[in-house]
Amino acid sequence: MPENTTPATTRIVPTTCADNCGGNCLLRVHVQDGVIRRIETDDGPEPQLRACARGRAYRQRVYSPDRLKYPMRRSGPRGEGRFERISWEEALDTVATELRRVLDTYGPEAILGVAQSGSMTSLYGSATTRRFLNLLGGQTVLAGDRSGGAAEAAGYYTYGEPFYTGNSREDLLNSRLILLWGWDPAVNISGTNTSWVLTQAREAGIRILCLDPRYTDSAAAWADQWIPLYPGTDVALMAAMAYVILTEGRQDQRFLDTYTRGFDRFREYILGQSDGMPKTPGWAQEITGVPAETTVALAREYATTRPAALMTGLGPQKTACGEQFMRAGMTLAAMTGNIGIPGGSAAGYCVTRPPAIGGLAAPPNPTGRYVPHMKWPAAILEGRAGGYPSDLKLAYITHSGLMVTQQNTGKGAQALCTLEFVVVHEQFMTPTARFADILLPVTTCFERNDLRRPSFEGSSLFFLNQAIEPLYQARSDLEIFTDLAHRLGFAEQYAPKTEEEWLKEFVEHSRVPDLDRFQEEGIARRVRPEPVVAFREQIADPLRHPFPTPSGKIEIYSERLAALGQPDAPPIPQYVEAWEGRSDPLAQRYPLQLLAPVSKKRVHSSFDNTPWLRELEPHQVWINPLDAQERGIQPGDWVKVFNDRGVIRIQAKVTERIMPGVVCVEGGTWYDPDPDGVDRAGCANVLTKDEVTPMPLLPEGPLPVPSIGSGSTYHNSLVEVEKNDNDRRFG
Ligand SMILES: Nc1nc2c(c(=O)[nH]1)N[C@H]1C(S)=C(S)[C@@H](COP(=O)(O)OP(=O)(O)OC[C@H]3O[C@@H](n4cnc5c(=O)[nH]c(N)nc54)[C@H](O)[C@@H]3O)O[C@H]1N2
Ligand SMILES: Nc1nc2c(c(=O)[nH]1)N[C@H]1C(S)=C(S)[C@@H](COP(=O)(O)OP(=O)(O)OC[C@H]3O[C@@H](n4cnc5c(=O)[nH]c(N)nc54)[C@H](O)[C@@H]3O)O[C@H]1N2
Ligand SMILES: [Mo]
Repeated sequence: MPENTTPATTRIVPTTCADNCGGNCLLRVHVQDGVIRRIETDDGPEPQLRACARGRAYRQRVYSPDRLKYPMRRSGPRGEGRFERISWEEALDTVATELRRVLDTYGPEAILGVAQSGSMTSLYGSATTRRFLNLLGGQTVLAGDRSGGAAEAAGYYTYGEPFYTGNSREDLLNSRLILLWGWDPAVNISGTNTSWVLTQAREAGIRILCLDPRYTDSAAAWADQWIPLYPGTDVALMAAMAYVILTEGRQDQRFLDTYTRGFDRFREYILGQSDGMPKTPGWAQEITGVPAETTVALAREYATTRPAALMTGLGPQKTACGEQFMRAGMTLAAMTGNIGIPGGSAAGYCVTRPPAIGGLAAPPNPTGRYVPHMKWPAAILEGRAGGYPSDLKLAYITHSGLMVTQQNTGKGAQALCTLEFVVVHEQFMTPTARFADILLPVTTCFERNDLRRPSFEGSSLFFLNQAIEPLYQARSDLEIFTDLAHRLGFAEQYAPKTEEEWLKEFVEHSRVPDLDRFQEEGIARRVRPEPVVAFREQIADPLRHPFPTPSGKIEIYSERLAALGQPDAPPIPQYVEAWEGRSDPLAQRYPLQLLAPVSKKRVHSSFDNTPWLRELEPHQVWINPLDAQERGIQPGDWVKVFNDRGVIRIQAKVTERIMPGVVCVEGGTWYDPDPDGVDRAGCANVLTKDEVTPMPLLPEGPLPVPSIGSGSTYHNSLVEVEKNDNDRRFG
C-alpha cells in the first residue's frame, strides 16, 4: 500500500474535544478495527476551526498507560495512591451505602459536591453529578467562577451583564488599535480563531500593544510594543491613563454624558479631589514600574486612535481585587467612546453569547448551601464552627483536577484526609484520584456521543460522535449515576431517557435545522448570526434600549456597590492595594510575585500525562537574569520556589521575557509531594493562597459564608526562589 493513503477499512469520525480549553475545533478521528489510528483536523471551508497540539495529541491521552481500567478500592492511607481492584457491583454498593449513611446521619449538606470542568458538553458534563446529588436530597456545592468570576461581578455592576461584553473576534479587524491587556491568546485559547484573527490584524498593519509582566508568545507574535508592569497594579496604570485623558481634555464627553452614570465621582478620584492624591503618571510609575512617559504616550494613543479595542484578559482579574481591573477597563472604554461600536471593546469578560443548545438539567439544590470555590479546604477543616455552612463528611468528585487546579494544594490534601469518605470518577490516576476511597473509571469523550457549544467565543455547534467503544471497564458518569440511582430508588427520575433521546431533545433547543446532517458532519457552522457587537442597541438607541442596571446607564458609580460598604469593592473603580502585593510586609521574606498562567501543553491539569505534549517545552520557572544573578541561579539549575504554604522543585528558565521582581510557573502539573512535602512536579497551586476576590456577585441574597467572592486569585502570591544544589534531580 502506498504511504499516506487512508485504508478502505478506516472510518473518519468527526468530533471535538470535551475539555475546558477555551476553544472548539473540528477533529477528524481515523478509526481502524475499533482503534484510533490518527487525528486530523478541519480542512473544510474557511474559516476553518483547526485543532491545536492538544487536540492532535488526544490519541496518546485516550490510550495512556495510566487510564483507569476497573473500579478500585483504597488499600493504603488516603492520598498515598494504593488501590485494589474490585467489581462494579461492589464499588457501586459501597458508594450507595456510604451516601445513604451520610445522608441519614448528617443530612445532605454534609456531602461536598465537586463537579468541575473536565467535560464541557451537553450530556456527560458536570450536570450529571449536580443532577444526581440534588435529586438525592442535596449537597453543599462550590460556588463562583474560577475563570472570570471578577469579570462577571464587574460586568454585572457596571453594565448589568456579567458575561457577554465582547464583540465577535473577527470584529478586531475593524479596530485601529488593539490592547492585549493581560491576555495571551496565542497560549490561552479564547475562542478557536482568535490567533488567526490577530495574525490577520497584524498583517493589516493594525497597531497591537501588549501589557503583561511577561513577554508572552502573543507579544512575540503580534505586538508592536510590550509594556511590562507589576502584577496586580494594572488599575494604577489605568487610573493614570484616565488622568492624562482628562487633563488633556481628550475624553468623549458626549458619550459619558449620554450613556454613563457617576463619572464625576471617578473624575474626582482621578484628579485627587476626593483623596488628595492625583493619579498622575508619576504616581503610577512608583506602583506599576511603567515609566511616566510611556503612560502618557499610551493614554494619548488609546484616546485618539478610534476605534480601539481594549481586550482585558482574565489574567489580571485573577488577583486580589480583580474586579477593579475590569471596572477600570470598562471606564476607559466609556471615556473613549469605544463601547457598542464595531472595532471597539467594552472590556470585561469579552466573550459573546454562544449559539443555543439544550443540556442535561439539574434541579435546584435543596439545601441551598454553597462554599466559595477556593474556600473548600477551609470549609472542610473548619466547618460550621469556622462560619462555613455545613460540617462536611463526604466528597463526591467528578470532572475535576481539584488537587492541581484549586489554590493551596497542600491545605486541600490535608482537608481531604479528614473526611469520612471520598469518591472520585476519573480517567487517570491523577493527584485527585489518589485521594479516593472508591475510584471509578470513566470514559473519554471519544467513547460516547455528545454535543458542545463554544465556551469562550465562536458561533458553531459540535456533535461529538463516538469513535470507539468504551475502553476496559470504563463507564460514563451518566451510567454510573443511573446505576447508583437504581440502588437509591430514583433511577426513573434521574435517567428517563436514552443517550439518543437526550441528544435529539437538546438539538431541538438549537437552531440546527437537520440533526442527521449535524451528526454526519460533526459540526454546524455559524449557527449564530454574525457579527456580534456587545451593547450595540444600547448605544444606537439608548431610550429604547437602556442598560439592564438600576439607572439604565453604564454605572461607573454604583449605588449597589456603595450599599455594600466594602473598602475592597468601592463604588467607583479604584486602585486597591493587594494582599501579597509588592508593598505587603510579607514581601520582605518573599520578594517575588508569582504568575501561574495556563500552559499550551495542557488544559489546566488535563494532558499533563501526555508525552508528546511534554516534549513541547520543559516545565520551568521563569526568572529574570537580575533576580537569578542575585541568587546565584544559572539557566537550567534546579531551584526551590516557596512560601509559607509550600515548596516546589523545578528547573529555572532565566529569561528577560519576564520583568525583574516577578516569576512565573505555569499551572497544571500533577502534584507529587515527596515524604517531606516538597512537590516534585512543580505544581504552581502549592504556592497560591486559598482566597477569592471580594466583590459579591449576588448581593441581593443573604451571604451564608464569610468573604464570599466570585473570582480566583491565581496570580497573587509572594514567593522566594532558592538554588537547590544538593538535589539536582528528581528523587
Ligand atoms: N495555577 C493555575 N491553576 C488554575 C488556573 C490557572 O490559570 N492557573 N486556571 C483555573 C481555571 S480558569 C479553571 S477553569 C480550572 C479548571 O480546572 P478543572 O475543572 O479541575 O479542569 P482539569 O484540570 O482539566 O481537570 C478535569 C479532570 O476531569 C477529568 N475528566 C475529563 N472528562 C471527564 C468525564 O467525562 N468524567 C469525569 N468524571 N472526569 C473527566 C480529566 O481527566 C481531568 O482530570 O483550573 C484552574 N486552575
Ligand atoms: N492552552 C490553554 N488555553 C486555555 C486554557 C488552558 O488550560 N490551556 N484554559 C481556558 C480557560 S478555562 C480559561 S479561564 C482561560 C484563562 O485565560 P487567562 O486567565 O487569560 O489566562 P492566564 O494564562 O492565566 O493569564 C493571561 C495572561 O495574564 C498575565 N497576567 C497575570 N496577572 C497579571 C496582572 O496582574 N496584570 C497583567 N497585566 N497581566 C497579568 C499572564 O502573564 C498571562 O500572560 O484560558 C482558556 N484557554
Ligand atoms: Mo477557566
